[in-house]
Amino acid sequence: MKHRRVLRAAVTVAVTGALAAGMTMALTTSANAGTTLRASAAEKGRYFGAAVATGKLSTSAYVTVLNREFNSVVAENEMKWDATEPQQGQFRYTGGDRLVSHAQANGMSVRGHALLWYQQQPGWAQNMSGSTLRSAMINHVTQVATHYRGKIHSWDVVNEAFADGGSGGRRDSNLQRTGNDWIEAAFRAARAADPGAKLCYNDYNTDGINAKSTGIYNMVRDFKSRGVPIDCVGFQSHLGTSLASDYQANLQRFADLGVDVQITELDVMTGGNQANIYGAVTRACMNVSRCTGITVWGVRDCDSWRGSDNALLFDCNGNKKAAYTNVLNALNAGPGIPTDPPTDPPTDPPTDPPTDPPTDPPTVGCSASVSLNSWTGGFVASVKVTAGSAGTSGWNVGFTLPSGASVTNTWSATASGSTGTVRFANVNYNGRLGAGQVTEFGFQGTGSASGVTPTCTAS
Ligand code: 9MR
Repeated sequence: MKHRRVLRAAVTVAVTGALAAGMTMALTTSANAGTTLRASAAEKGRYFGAAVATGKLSTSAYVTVLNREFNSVVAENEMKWDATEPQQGQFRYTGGDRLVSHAQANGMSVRGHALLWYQQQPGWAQNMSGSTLRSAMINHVTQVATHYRGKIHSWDVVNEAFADGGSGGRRDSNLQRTGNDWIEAAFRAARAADPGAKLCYNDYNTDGINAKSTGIYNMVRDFKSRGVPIDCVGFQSHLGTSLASDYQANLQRFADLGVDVQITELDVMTGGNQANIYGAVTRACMNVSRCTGITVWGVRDCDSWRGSDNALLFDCNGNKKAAYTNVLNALNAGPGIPTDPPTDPPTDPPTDPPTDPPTDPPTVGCSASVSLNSWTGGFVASVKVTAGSAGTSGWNVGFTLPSGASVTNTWSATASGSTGTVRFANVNYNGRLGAGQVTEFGFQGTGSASGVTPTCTAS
């Protein structure tokens, strides 16, 4: 305690004696500042989260620690594909909804984990391949992200798609075999379904600059350059008895690409170094201004998937461990995130709303608008389809491409033709739209598509 006070004074953060100890108000960060993980993280503009097994939300000893210490949660299993779509087209949100309610009632944000992963797929999906699987997986992303729209801080859109070892390439899986563009198709579908959620790629064994993290780095750089919607990278950080010396440098190089970074599944092998490693990981995050939060993969040691590793911050009785103290001290000592919100909001809202309504109001059929992200020799087109007042049971959007332009890749629609007049028809999950409802699809091409205008017909 004394040590902590000295440390805090030494770094002169703007925390004063006004922090009346003992006043517990879940939503006010200042009342508890410096004494719980959630308050200390919030004071630095960050979250501190835990993976939750919703079955434990009825265990009071568990909930006491969860609610006191954490202001973010992630479902350890309940939002995975096998849990949310056990039969194709039949969605089950019971566990995930329960967690979201708990979070909302206790001032916590929610990380969504995970829309697509090669593991924990329902049996029906494991048996699929090719375009059938591609369509089913994009439908899964669309449906689940739509269900949770507005409630998720960050989604792990794709989990663990890169191979271990030195290749730096993709992991083989049924998802990967649908085509190398499956990850970007998933991100585009997630953006269309929940434009407010931050969209993350999440993986493990990426705890330093190595072949795997570099493979991911190259993908993120490519996505950013082509306008594929990615906002964050999750570093799971299931750690052993040492920490890579370039752990922070690795986070920073991703942040420098223009994405947030998050520590998403932190747990550390027990032993002499555990507390030090927890402290070092927290410091690394605090030192990277785009590191927006840390999640530990469970609450108490006995809640952990790592069994006898005792890998978490609380012992099985809910007592704080040395690792906890190191994390709290690092949160309190670290710099806050520089506030940039004033720069963001003014750019989007004023430009959008006035342009849309005048153009498409009384359509009985549908209307379409396109936004192009072009570079020399290529482009990505994001197309918004808006149903008219009668709704649609299907739609078809046509473009006449300039000569030299050619469509190479399409998502969330089926293309006919690739040059000249190209038509895009809805796929099975996005054809039916209510009056005024919007869906999005996209395509990529070579050449230039500048000046193209879409025409939409509805059925
Ligand atoms: O902790 C999760 C455990 O309860 C599940 O049985 C397991 C299934 O594969 O998944 C565990 O969580 C994993 C997470 O979803 C992705 N990264 C690795 C985590 C630990 O295996």
